[in-house]
Amino acid sequence: MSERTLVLVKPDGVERGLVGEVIARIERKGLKLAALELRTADRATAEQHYAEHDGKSFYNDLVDFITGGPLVALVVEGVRAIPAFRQLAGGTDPVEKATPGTIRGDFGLEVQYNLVHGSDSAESAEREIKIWFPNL
Ligand code: DAT
Ligand code: MG
Repeated sequence: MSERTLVLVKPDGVERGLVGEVIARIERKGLKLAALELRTADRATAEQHYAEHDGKSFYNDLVDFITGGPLVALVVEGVRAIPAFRQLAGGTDPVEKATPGTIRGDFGLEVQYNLVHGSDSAESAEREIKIWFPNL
């Protein structure tokens, strides 16, 4: 059954010119783009998006980082799109957890600058798509 997930190419990915690389991997996997927008997130959007991390040591840096430059927000659709994109992204820490062959494993070095976001569950996907694409 087809499902949707919210993907971000974070500001580090845009700055490094990796938007096309990320989209190519999504498309090669067989997933489809349902929405795509380049934008700079305001603080309220970033805080909503990362609400689950409010209070953690890295939260303020994370919100500063994600609002610090343009990002690309996408809705990606397909069979098992949520775990499929998490598989493409690789683990949160680009060196300790993400394996080569994944986006983070191939292009990332630091946890904060791990290039992409992907929803981690059906509930997260629904919540996050509403934040970034309220009209979808
Ligand atoms: P993921 O993005 O793999 O879902 P997460 O939801 O646990 O990971 O964390 C959200 C983001 O916060 C993550 O992509 C990068 C940042 N982050 C997580 N843990 C961190 C840490 N220990 N230090 C700095 N940044 C961290
Ligand atoms: Mg997460």
